Amino acid sequence: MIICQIAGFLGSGKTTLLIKLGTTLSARGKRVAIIVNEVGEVGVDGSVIDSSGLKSVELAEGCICCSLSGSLQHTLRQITTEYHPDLIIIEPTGIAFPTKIVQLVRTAMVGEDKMITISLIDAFRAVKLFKEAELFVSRQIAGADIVAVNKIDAVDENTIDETEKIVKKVNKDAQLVLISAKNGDGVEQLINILEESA
Ligand SMILES: Nc1nc2c(ncn2[C@@H]2O[C@H](COP(=O)(O)OP(=O)(O)OP(=O)(O)O)[C@@H](O)[C@H]2O)c(=O)[nH]1
Ligand SMILES: [Mg+2]
Repeated sequence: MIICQIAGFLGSGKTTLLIKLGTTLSARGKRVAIIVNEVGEVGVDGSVIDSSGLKSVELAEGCICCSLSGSLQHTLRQITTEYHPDLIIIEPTGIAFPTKIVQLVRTAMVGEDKMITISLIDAFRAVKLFKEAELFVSRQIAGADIVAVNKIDAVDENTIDETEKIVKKVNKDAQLVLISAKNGDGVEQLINILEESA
């Protein structure tokens, strides 16, 4: 089983990407489950994911990297025993710390399970955001196995180059992939990298 978190700033496209990944892999016969975390009470992402037909559990009113860490581990174990997924995709909130979630998942994992962190970067805002909040953006990129630069359909080549430079400066070991979660560009490549990392 692969457990994959899609980390990324608010609005970077996490839900759009997980639905794309989830529905593509389900159509190929994989069992996919989703855990989505929302700090607020209104489960917008949860209902969007439900309408895509994917099996999902929503954890709300707290952050899975701190107050809801026990719920995350409990949910992982429960989904695993009841649903037997090939892949569990976790969408943390945009302000969670990816490395903390890795630690929590690792302690809940058994046997041959594999944890993979995708850090999703919004190409539309990355250069500006990096100038304003370098430490925060760096933390999100630093712990990633795969960095996916998203929304390449909405920016020019220069912006993509600048964004790639930022990613390589912070994390030169991660696999880098350029995607559009919206129109599907690069998603097949991302799936290949994900499957090869497992
Ligand atoms: N142009 C473009 N827009 C995208 C892409 N991916 C996502 N979006 C848009 O970006 C906005 C945010 O997408 P979400 O998938 O909700 O992002 P999120 O990271 O889950 O957002 P939060 O859960 O609120 O942090 C939506 O309006 C999406 O349609 C993309 O590849 N290209
Ligand atoms: Mg979301």
